[in-house]
Amino acid sequence: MSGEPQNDCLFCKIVEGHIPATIVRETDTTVAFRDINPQAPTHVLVIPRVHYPDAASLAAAEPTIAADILREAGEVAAEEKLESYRVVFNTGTGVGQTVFHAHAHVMGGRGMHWPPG
Ligand code: D5M
Repeated sequence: MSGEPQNDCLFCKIVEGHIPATIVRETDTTVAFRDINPQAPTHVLVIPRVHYPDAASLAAAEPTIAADILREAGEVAAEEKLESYRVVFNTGTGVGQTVFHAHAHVMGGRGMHWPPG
């Protein structure tokens, strides 16, 4: 579906260092940085370095990198000392996806309701 950097992609620009971000972890395949509009005391985004528009297309093309995202979500939670946390992949405008470069939201540090609104 892609994999190549996209000129008009905000998160590709963060991966390339062209837009600043508060980076908390990096691996060969992933970057984790604080969300600019946090919805919880801890709100970190974990993204692949490669560009895919959403989690499913990433997993279809690069399953090991999709697994890396999940592992890094757990590492972020451990570093932030979160006993409970939520990992969210918004997919599609109907549920609020605004950046079409796959990303996991790792959120914790407050109580949360289920089901989410
Ligand atoms: O989530 C996209 C998220 O990306 C949203 O929570 C805001 C965040 N965002 C947007 N721009 C930035 C920058 N420049 N730094 C850090 N975080 C950012 P979605 O699931 O697509 O709604």
